[in-house]
Amino acid sequence: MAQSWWQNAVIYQIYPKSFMDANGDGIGDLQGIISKLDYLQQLGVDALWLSPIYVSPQIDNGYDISDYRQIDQRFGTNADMYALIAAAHQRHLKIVMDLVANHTSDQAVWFQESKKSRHNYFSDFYIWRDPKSDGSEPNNWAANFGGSAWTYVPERQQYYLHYYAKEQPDLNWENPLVRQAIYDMMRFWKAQGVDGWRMDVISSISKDQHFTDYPDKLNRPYVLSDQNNGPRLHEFIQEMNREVLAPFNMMSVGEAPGATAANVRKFVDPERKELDMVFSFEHMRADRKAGGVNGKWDYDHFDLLKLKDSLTKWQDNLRDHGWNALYFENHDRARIVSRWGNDQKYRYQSATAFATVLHGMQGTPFVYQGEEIGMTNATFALADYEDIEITTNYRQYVEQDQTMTATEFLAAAQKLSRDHARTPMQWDTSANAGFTIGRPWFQLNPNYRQINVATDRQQHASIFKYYQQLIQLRHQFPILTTGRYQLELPTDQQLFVYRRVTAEQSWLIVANLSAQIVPITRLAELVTTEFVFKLKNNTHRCALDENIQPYEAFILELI
Ligand code: TEU
Ligand code: CA
Repeated sequence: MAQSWWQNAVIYQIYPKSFMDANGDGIGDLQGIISKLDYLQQLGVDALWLSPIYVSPQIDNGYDISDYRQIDQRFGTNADMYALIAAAHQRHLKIVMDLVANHTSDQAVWFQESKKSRHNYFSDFYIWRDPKSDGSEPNNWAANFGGSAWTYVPERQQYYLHYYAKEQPDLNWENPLVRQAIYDMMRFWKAQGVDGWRMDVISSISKDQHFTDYPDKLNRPYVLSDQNNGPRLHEFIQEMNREVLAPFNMMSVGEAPGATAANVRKFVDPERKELDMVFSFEHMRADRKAGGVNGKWDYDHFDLLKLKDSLTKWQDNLRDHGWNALYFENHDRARIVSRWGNDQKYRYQSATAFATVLHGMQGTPFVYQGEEIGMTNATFALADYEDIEITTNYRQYVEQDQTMTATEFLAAAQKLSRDHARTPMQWDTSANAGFTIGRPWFQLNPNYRQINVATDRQQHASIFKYYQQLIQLRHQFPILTTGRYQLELPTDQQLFVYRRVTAEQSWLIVANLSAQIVPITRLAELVTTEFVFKLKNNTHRCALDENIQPYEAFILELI
């Protein structure tokens, strides 16, 4: 199968606000990113995905956009963006931008006009519905950020829909004028040199136009509906493909809460001419309590069998029918060494073990800023959190629904909050970890004095160096791109072991994702022939003659 650039790539996600501040105002910016391009080139990545940098009131840290074509002055100017694109391309780094087309900011001109009248050009750019006969919301849908998904506007005597904050009104994709406006904007950024799109909640853009109440066994006033896979979703994505992605050869990776192992081919099978890849949400529920009513906060314990089962289903279902987008971290997820690994005694081992599992698979691995040096969760008290999701969800589950206690919520937030991914990047041991000479917009993790790029890269057991080697391995050996995936030891509760096989080679990827020592005999049936190590995080090991250490990982070529 002919390879597209993104199939041989490792993509690095930058959260600009927290990456590098060049002008001392405490907020990361585009010139800061430009100053770190050499670092990213040394890491070996092939493309950069930037979280939104467009004009925004920052209610949801830029995922509430009020001008799609203008860089927010917090991050710099459009000229800075064009300079970044040129500097990245000079280093053979592609640029992927964030398409947030399910909703805009309520400060967008489109919405400001739409709310004024039922009879102007923008009236139907959003989803307006009349109140119920008693004046209440059109239905019982909840927003992801708590409360009703509907907000009333007296000027129109109607409610508008917002799956997220009330400041993030959902666009009406039923309206062809909306779709063409989005496609136009995408062409604008292509003309500036942008190479691809990460598409925010793309599986939510189509809504069932009946807007019926969502059943709720607890009969709460508002309940999260199924916000994904609406009736015209694939029609819209195929139109976007025809209008922009194919003719302008733009890579696409959809953030698709509605994609499952069972339906993922509908999104990414090349024959359907929709998207190139989608991010799964299923594997990230390997620590979620079954049957909970508190959404993501129903934290249980990390269940390796759930993780192996989910990732394997996606590997198997997408073989020859699409491509995986591989990740454990992003700006919405806590740090994997704290969430599923061991960020104290085994931070190097668990960071590199999870990286080995991910980068050995079929697909395109995504590295989130700081993941390459094993950054950890911070310790937050409720008042320390910055993310709108925390304050609104606390109100929803602890105060309104009372389906969680404050203690339970805080414990779950400590494990899972998005804020853990948004503490500033830790560059060195200087003030504010070298992120800013000003007052950082968000607190740093105090452990930056021990965990930072400069210190890590001086270590023999350096997580950065391990990522460099992993990425080199992927670039050097096609088996990691084209080899058939085959899970081994499916019921093993500690080892994640799988093969990558081509006609000529067979590699074994082994990771002990537990803090226990595992007898080497567990591999007896798998490693019966000679082998050579391709990569290992246990620096002294040179044979398979001793037990597997906690969070030890290695890649073998069986010969
Ligand atoms: O996230 C959408 C999404 O998946 C969230 O509902 C997710 O379940 C939640 O953030 C997990 O805690 C995208 C962006 O990645 C996120 O940063 C935005 O807040 C959201 O859309 C609205 O744009
Ligand atoms: Ca700045």
